[in-house]
Amino acid sequence: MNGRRVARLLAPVLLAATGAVSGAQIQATVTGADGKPVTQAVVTLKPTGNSPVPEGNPKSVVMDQVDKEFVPLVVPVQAGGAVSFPNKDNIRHHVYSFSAPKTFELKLYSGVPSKPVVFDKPGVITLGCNIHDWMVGYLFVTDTPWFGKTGADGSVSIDAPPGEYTVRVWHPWSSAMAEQKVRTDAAPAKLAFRLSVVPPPVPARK
Ligand SMILES: [Cu+2]
Repeated sequence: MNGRRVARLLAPVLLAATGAVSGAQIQATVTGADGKPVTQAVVTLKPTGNSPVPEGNPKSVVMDQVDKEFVPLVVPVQAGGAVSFPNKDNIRHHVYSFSAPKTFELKLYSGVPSKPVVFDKPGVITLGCNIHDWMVGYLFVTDTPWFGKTGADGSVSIDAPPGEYTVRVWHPWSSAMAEQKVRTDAAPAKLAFRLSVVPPPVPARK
């Protein structure tokens, strides 16, 4: 038996083992009032009651600037995590935030700023650029290690230990958050959310 065949035979066993360790999966699907999938919605899980939220291990994430836009529109990051703001354009940007959880500015720069910015407090950070008024992006700083962002199909899967959670959905184009409680065990839990999402008018570029 060659090594590749052994690997093939072992693969399902390994998958089963990692599945048991990671706990239950929550699959959330977000649709708008029109029934269409809502992409770039941030879904967070917080244990109900007094269950402690582990600090986890906040990952570093990236918010690009491409063709004078923030890409993607929304980047979730766990509190304590760092965000880098690489500029992929051949002109300079000047990124700033006036939002309460973190004010900062990265003065006129090209390429990748030498230091990423660390976000310690949960909340929404609205990003702008001093040079290009139409540029807007959002960081959603979470107070939980269990979160994700919906894809083009409006859905996201999040692994979390079995337990009872409050599941919240946030999107920059919705004034309200949607919320549901769910109890998970070994089986995946499927949740459907409706969120009224109103795209802002497309701003004029100078
Ligand atoms: Cu700019």
